[in-house]
Amino acid sequence: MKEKLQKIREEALAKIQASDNLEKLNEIRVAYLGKKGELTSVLKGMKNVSPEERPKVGQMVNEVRALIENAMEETKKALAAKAREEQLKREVIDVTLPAKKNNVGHRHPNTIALEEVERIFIGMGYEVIEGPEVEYDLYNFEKLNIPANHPAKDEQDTFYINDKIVLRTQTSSVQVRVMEQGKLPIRMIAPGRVFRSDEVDATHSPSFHQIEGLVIDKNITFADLKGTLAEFAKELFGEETKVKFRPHHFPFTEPSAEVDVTCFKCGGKGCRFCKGSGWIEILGCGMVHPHVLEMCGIDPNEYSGFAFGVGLERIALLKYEIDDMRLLYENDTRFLKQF
Ligand code: 2NM
Repeated sequence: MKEKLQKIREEALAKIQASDNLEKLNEIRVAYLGKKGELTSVLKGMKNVSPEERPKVGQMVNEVRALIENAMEETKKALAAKAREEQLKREVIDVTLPAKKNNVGHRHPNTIALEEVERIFIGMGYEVIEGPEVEYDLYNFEKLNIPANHPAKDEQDTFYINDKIVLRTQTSSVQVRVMEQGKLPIRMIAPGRVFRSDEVDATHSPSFHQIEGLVIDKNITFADLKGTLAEFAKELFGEETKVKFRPHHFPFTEPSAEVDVTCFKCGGKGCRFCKGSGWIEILGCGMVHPHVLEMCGIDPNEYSGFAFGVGLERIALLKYEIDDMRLLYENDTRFLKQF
């Protein structure tokens, strides 16, 4: 009995010392101290020991058990300490390494230009109002004085959802909706995406953005239109900027004009940027046609108004001296991060 216990003790302790992880340690616990373990089987064999020997053997078994348990506990602690040390070594942070660069994005040049235009008009008391990109033919054409078979419709020939619904070709459709609501006076701009069946080139895209403005009140005249757009041009392109109104035709305004600004590069002398003319075309405008007012439920004898439309991309290209509109849509960050 004694020899057996001695042997168990030595074997167990040697195994405990040799174990290098917690699973092995647990296996040893089961093998020696478990229900079917070696030490337990010695206890079970106590009935064969003479009564006077029993207390002695019992004591020895307890001593061996305590020894094994102690050794296990210590090895466990040592293993845990070693694991922690290894973990600390693995997770060491080298504070001398260069920091990871944070790539912070920024607004798209279109958005920068849009917010600039919005800021200017909000400063003059305008509201910014948006509307649907998928629009009734009625709002996109009919109520803007462009009836079926009108040649202007040809020019804007567009994407039809069905014979009554189109992708809007202009954001004036939003203004028709606002006029119809009948709350007067109106001072608004309608920015947003528009669609036309244009071929892609340096200055055209089948999908681009417009900002259209509308003012309706009593006694609004062409002088208000001129003053407003002159102020807008100064704020956008610089205090020295002058505007020129050239007669034009739009179905929804009468009279209508196109507006040029003095070239902000050469100040009007003529340069490569303005192709030698000294002027750059930036928008179209006019006095809202009385028939449009009527169709939108406004009495043209009581109210009058002006409207204008600018291409957002056109402003962005000019302002940031970009020579190809396609660059605005390619999302190449090497290009975009310049603005
Ligand atoms: C332009 C040029 C001229 C315009 C007209 C209207 C409305 F709804 F009042 F009739 N909104 N925008 C307009 C007028 C747009 O874009 C070149």
